[in-house]
Amino acid sequence: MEKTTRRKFVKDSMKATVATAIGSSLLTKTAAAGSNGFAYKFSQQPLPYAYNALEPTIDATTMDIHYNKHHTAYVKNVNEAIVAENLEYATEMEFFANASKLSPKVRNNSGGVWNHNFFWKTMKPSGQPPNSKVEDAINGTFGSLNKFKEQFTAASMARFGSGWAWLVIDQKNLKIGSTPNQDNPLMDQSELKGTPLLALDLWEHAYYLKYQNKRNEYVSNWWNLVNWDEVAKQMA
Ligand code: MN3
Repeated sequence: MEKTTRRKFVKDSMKATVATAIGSSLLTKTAAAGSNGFAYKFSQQPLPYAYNALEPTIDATTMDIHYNKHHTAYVKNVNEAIVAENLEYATEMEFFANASKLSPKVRNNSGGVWNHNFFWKTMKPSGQPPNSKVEDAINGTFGSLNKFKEQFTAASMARFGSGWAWLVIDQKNLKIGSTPNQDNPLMDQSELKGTPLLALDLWEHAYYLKYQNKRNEYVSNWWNLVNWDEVAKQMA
């Protein structure tokens, strides 16, 4: 081997060794993330019905894009950020309890994953009226189911831009409110706090293909899809 070539070979070999060492330490660090050695990864729950099951209220194309593009992207983005930022939270609830400390990417995308998993299961084709326990609770707080719907609709219409409307239970009290972007009532910085019972996606991607600017029509048709059995389950 000629002298300069040999020197270059040694130098390149050393570079490769260093690169390998850095690579494996990164891998070790990722695998060991979390105080309990386990870094939580968000996942997308299967859609509990076919894309066209909520027609005509929510069209199949909207469902397909919403589930496979928007929701899937939140999962990918948050899990990438968890690795990049080496986050140590072990559960979804730990993320939300520390939401004010999260980067915008982690906060927005973790909320995006959870909110949609929740939204899908609180809808069903041809929803049934609430059971007596849920109806009693709603009557007790809002006067009647219709008054509850009016207030929930008003909260949905009052949310400027993108966000979510919610029914939550907080220390046995039912409350209606909304959150901006992909925030939710489990997040520490949220003005509206409580355990979510019902959620409505107010982003234009949830209704624009069918309803365009008519958010009020989307909200008023959506009541036919509410899965009150799931609301009862969350309330228990
Ligand atoms: Mn959405």
